[in-house]
Amino acid sequence: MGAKDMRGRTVWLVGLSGSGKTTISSALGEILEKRNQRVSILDGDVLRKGLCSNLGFSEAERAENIRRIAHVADLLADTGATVLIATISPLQVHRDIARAILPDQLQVFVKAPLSLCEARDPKGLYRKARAGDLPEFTGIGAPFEEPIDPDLICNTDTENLQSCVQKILLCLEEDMGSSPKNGSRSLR
Ligand code: ADX
Repeated sequence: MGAKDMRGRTVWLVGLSGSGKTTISSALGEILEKRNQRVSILDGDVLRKGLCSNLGFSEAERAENIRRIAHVADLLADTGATVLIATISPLQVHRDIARAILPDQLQVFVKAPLSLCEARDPKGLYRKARAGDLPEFTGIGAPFEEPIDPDLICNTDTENLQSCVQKILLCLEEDMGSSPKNGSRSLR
């Protein structure tokens, strides 16, 4: 088996803050690890404390955030790990950057209405944004464009966690056997 065959898959979870990206990536990661796969999770909240700590939330800084994360994901995938990326990636231009660096990614739109994400408000950030303390908060003071061509949609308002995770697993399994670089695109 050549080095290329060992490349791990990349799963890019796109969605509003509070849509469920982190929850889905942790649950998915646990299952994959139980199946003896090596898993790396690249979560926006975590990376913004280190690798991307000098970046804010302008359109250009988010683009740079995505670019860095995609390159790290690419290196990790080359080691054979399955890489789960959870970042808002709010604009199509951001997803295009990620897709250009990782053409083999499975892009999952973690979809929930803004009103529900705001009601969940796990970190209290929507409340702060509404109070005017977070001026560029996605969905309030900054835009979120729905992905135009996701490989998969997880509707976290109507589907439970288990069903979302199973859907992604099924996609990854169906994709096995096809070329790693073009795998997920063949599902479209
Ligand atoms: S992205 O837009 O560049 O993809 P990323 O996923 O890395 O964003 O980081 C989003 C996280 O940063 C949110 O989950 C939230 O905890 C925090 N955050 C702080 N300020 C903002 C903001 N203005 N907009 C969005 N998220 C913010």
